[in-house]
Amino acid sequence: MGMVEDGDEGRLSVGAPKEWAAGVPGVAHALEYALGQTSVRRAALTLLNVNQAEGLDCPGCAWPEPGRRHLNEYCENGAKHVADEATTRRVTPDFFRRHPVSELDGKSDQWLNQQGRLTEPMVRRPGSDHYEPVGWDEALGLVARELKALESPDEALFYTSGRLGNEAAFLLQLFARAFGTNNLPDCSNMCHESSGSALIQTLGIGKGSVSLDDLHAADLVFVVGQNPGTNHPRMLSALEETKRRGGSVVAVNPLPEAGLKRFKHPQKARGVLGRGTQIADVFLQIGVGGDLALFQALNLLLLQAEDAAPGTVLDGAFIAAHTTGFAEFAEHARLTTWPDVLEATGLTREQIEDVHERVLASEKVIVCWAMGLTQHKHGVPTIREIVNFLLLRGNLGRPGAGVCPVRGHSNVQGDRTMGIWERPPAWFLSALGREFGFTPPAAHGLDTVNAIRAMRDGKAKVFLGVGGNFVRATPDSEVTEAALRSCRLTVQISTKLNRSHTVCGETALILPTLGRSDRDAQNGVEQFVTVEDSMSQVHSSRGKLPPASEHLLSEVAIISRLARLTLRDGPDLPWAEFEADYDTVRDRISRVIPGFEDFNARVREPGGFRLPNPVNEHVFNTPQGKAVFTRNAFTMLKAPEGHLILQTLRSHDQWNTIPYTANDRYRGIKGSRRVVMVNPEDLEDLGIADGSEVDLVGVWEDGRERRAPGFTVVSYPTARGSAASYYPETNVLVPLDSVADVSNTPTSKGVVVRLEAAP
Ligand SMILES: Nc1nc2c(c(=O)[nH]1)N[C@H]1C(S)=C(S)[C@@H](COP(=O)(O)OP(=O)(O)OC[C@H]3O[C@@H](n4cnc5c(=O)[nH]c(N)nc54)[C@H](O)[C@@H]3O)O[C@H]1N2
Ligand SMILES: Nc1nc2c(c(=O)[nH]1)N[C@H]1C(S)=C(S)[C@@H](COP(=O)(O)OP(=O)(O)OC[C@H]3O[C@@H](n4cnc5c(=O)[nH]c(N)nc54)[C@H](O)[C@@H]3O)O[C@H]1N2
Ligand SMILES: [Mo]
Repeated sequence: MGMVEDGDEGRLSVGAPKEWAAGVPGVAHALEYALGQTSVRRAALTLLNVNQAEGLDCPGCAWPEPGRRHLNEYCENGAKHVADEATTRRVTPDFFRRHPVSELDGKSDQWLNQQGRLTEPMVRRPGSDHYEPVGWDEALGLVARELKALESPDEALFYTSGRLGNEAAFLLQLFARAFGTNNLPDCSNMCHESSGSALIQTLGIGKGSVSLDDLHAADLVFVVGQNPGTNHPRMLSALEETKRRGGSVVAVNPLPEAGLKRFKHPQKARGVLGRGTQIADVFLQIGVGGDLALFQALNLLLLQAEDAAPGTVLDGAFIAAHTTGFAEFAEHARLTTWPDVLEATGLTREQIEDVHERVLASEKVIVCWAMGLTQHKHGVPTIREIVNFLLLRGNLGRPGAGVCPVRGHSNVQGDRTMGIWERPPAWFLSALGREFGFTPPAAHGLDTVNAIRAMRDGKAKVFLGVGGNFVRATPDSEVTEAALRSCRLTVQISTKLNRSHTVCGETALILPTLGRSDRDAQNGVEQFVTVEDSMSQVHSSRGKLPPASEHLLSEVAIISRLARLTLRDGPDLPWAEFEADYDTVRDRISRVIPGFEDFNARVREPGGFRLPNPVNEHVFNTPQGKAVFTRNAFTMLKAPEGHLILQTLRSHDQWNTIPYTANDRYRGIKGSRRVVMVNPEDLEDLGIADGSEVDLVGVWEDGRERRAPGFTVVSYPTARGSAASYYPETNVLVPLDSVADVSNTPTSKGVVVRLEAAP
C-alpha cells in the first residue's frame, strides 16, 4: 500500500453490499495493510503476540478473549489497528520543520495518521507556526507552571480515550483529584455513557452482566444498534457458537450490515472454504430511533400473554423477590398503541409478534447493543426499556441471560472502573482520600460536552488529552475547534499525529508515548499494564516491539512526572515509585477499588480474573436495593417534511476518527468517504438522483447553519426516513446542545438534515 496523498479521495465506485463478513479476504486485507505499514518480521511479531496469554491486549476493541485461544485470536480490523501502531514510519522534528502547523491543519485525518509514530516531545510556542523539539523536563515543567497559574483547578481539563491501561488511568484520576478537580471528560461520554446511566439506575451497576460462556449458552441473543462484522468481528465467532448450540439471533438495525447476515470464520477451515454461518435468524430493519418503541411493544405483548395465561409468561417469583416498580411500569406499558409503534419502528405487527413468539420460546435471553442505541436523545430510556424487557422474564443474574453493552475502546470499561469519571461516587472519593491522605473534591466535574462549553466560555484554560483525538471525536466541529484554540495551553499525549495536534491553544505540546505494542521497561525492568474487557475480565497486556523511538515515555511515566512537578505543595504521593514499578500502582488499586483484592497475584494467573458483578448474585445496588422497573415515555424520532434523520457511523476501514482507506468494503463503497446512503424510495420522494452531489445541511433549533459540503448520494437499502454517513467528516453537523437526556451524550445517530443539491 503506497503513501496516501492528501485528500485521499479517489473515484467513488459503488457495488452491491456484501452478504457476509470476515473469511479469507478479511485476513488478506489486514495483511496488506500491515505490510504497507511495517516489515514482514515486525508484522508477524506483533500479530502473533495479540491476545495470547502473556501477550498484548488487542487495542482494536473491548471484546473479550475466549479462554482457549486460537493461535491467531485476532480479526482483520484488530490486525489493521495493531499494524497501524506498529508502523515503521516516523514523525521526526525534521517533519515539523518542513510542515508548518497551518499547513498540517489543512491535511486530512487519514494523511496525518499515515505519517507514522510520533518520536519526540514538541512545543508550539505562542505566535509560532511551527512545532519545535523540547526536552521532557522543560515540556512537563511548562505544563506544571500553567496548571499552577490557574485561578482554580476547575479551569483544567483532563481528557482520556479508552486506550489507557488501568495503571495510567488510576494515576491520572489521582493526579487530577489531588490537584483539585473532577474534570475528567472521556470518550465514554460520547460512547456508552447512556448505557452506564440506564444500568446504574435500574440495576445498580453500569456494566454488562454476561460472560462469553453466557453468550454461548443463550437461547436468544438480540444484537441491537451494532455492526459487529466491522467493529467487533470476534463477536461473530461467539454468535456462531451460540448458533451451533441451538440458540438464535435477532438483529435490529436500519442497515442490513454484512456481518449480521453471514459470517465466515477466518481461523477455521469451514469459514475459509464454506458458505459460512448465517448469523441473524431474524433481521428487523428498524427505523432510526425506533428501538424504544420496539421494546415497549414487546413488553406490551408479554404483559398481554401473561393476562391470557396467568403464571406462565412472566417470572413472578423473580419480579416479587428482586424488583420494584412493576405495577407502575405495567400500567404505563399498557398505554402503548400499535399505530405509534408501527410508525416509530417502520416494522409490521407480524414481525414484532414473530419475535415475541421467539422470546416466549426462550429460557435464556441476552440483549447486546452499541452506538445505535446510546447516541440518541432517548438512548437512556431505550436501554431502561430493554432492562424492563429482561426483568419481566427473569433474564438477569442467571446463566445464559443478561445485559451486554458492547464496549468500544479496548479499556474504556477499565478506565471507568479506575475512576475516570467526572461524577465519581462518594464511596470512591472517600476510599481514594483514605488511601492517599487527602480530601478529593466532591463537586462533579465536566464531561465532554460541558468541557467544550467551558472552553468556549473562557472557563477552562488548560486542556490535557491522554490519547484520543478530541477535536475530531466531538460534535459541532467548528465550535469545538474555536473552543480549543481559545485555551492557554493544549497538551496531547499521543502515539500518532492527528487533527488535535493542529488545533492548538496559545501554547501547544505534543508528548509522544509508548503504544500497547511497544515494550515498556522502567530502569531496565520490564513492566506490563492491565485492562478490563467488555465482560469485566481483568488481564495483563505486554508489548514486545522495540519502542518507536528512544525518546518515548510511558503514559505512567508522563503522568507521574507531571504530577510530581505540579503537586509540590499538595499531598505527598510516591510518584517516583509508581513510575519505577507498576506493581506499586496495582497495590494501591487493590486497596481502593473493590474486586481488585490481591491484584498483583491474581492478574499474573493466565487469563487474569473476572470482576464480580453483583447482578449475577441478584444483588442490585440501587437506592431501592432491588432492580428497578421504569416508565419510559414513548418517543418518535421523525424528520420534518423534506428532511432525513442522519446517523453518523464507522466505515469498515477506519478506527474511530482515523480512516485507514476511503473504502467501506462490506457496504460495497469504494474510493470516497464523502457519501451519504439514502433509501431509494426516499430519494424518489425528495426528487434527488442516485449519484448526485449534495451538501448535507443540519437543522437545529438554534437556527445556526451547519453544512457539510460535497457529498455523493448513494442509493442504499437503509430504513425509510434515514440517511447514513461517516464520522468524523459529519461531526460538523451534530449540534453541541443536541444531547441524550440524562447521559449528555451527543446524538450522533439522530441528526436532522436536508440534502441540498450542490450549486
Ligand atoms: N474496526 C473498528 N472497530 C471498532 C471501532 C472502529 O472505529 N473501527 N470503534 C470502537 C468503538 S470506540 C466503539 S464505541 C464501537 C462502535 O461499534 P458500533 O456501535 O457497531 O459502531 P457504529 O459504526 O457507530 O455503528 C452503529 C450501528 O448502529 C446502527 N444504528 C444506527 N442508528 C440506529 C438505531 O436507531 N437503531 C438501531 N437498532 N441501530 C442503529 C448502524 O446502522 C450501525 O450498524 O466499535 C469499536 N470497535
Ligand atoms: N459523529 C460521531 N462522533 C463520534 C462517534 C460517532 O459514532 N459519531 N463515536 C464516538 C465514540 S463511540 C468514541 S469512543 C469517540 C472516540 O474518540 P477518541 O477516543 O478521542 O478518538 P480515537 O480516534 O480513538 O483517538 C485516536 C488517537 O488516539 C491516540 N492513541 C492511540 N493509541 C494510543 C495509546 O496507546 N496511548 C495514547 N496516549 N494515545 C493513543 C492516537 O494519537 C490516535 O490518533 O468518538 C465519538 N464521536
Ligand atoms: Mo466508543
